Amino acid sequence: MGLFFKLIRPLLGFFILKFDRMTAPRPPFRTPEEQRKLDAATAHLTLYQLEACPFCVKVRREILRRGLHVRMKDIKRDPVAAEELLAGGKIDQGPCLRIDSKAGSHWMYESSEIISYLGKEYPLQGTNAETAKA
Ligand SMILES: N[C@@H](CCC(=O)N[C@@H](CS)C(=O)NCC(=O)O)C(=O)O
Repeated sequence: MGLFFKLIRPLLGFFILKFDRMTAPRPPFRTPEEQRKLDAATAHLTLYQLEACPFCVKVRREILRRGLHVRMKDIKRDPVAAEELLAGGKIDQGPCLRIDSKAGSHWMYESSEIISYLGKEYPLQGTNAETAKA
């Protein structure tokens, strides 16, 4: 059973990434000035993730849908990033959103929690994505 999942995992990953690329959400239109302001407002965020992990794909799509430029670190390909995550967040699991502040770093695990945090902090109201939905 373990061997079965070991063999099937790369294949699943391949299809997840293919589907993700084919159906990638479009970021909302923003002027360069609006985007600059937003980039400054997200500069304290870092997403620790794995390329073909479905939970990470879900979070990356939400980031793309909101047009956020969040720093990404791949914990499978980048051993330094994996060490940072383990040292700071204490759990070797992606996705994890690191939220830096003067008080320190908060390590947010759980894709659904990350998605609802992004929705609350960076709403789409006023962007063309929101008007297109109406
Ligand atoms: N409930 C978590 C599940 C996250 C999860 O299971 N992530 C897997 C990858 S899909 C992981 O990081 N496993 C550890 C590893 O592969 O090293 C979420 O929704 O974020």
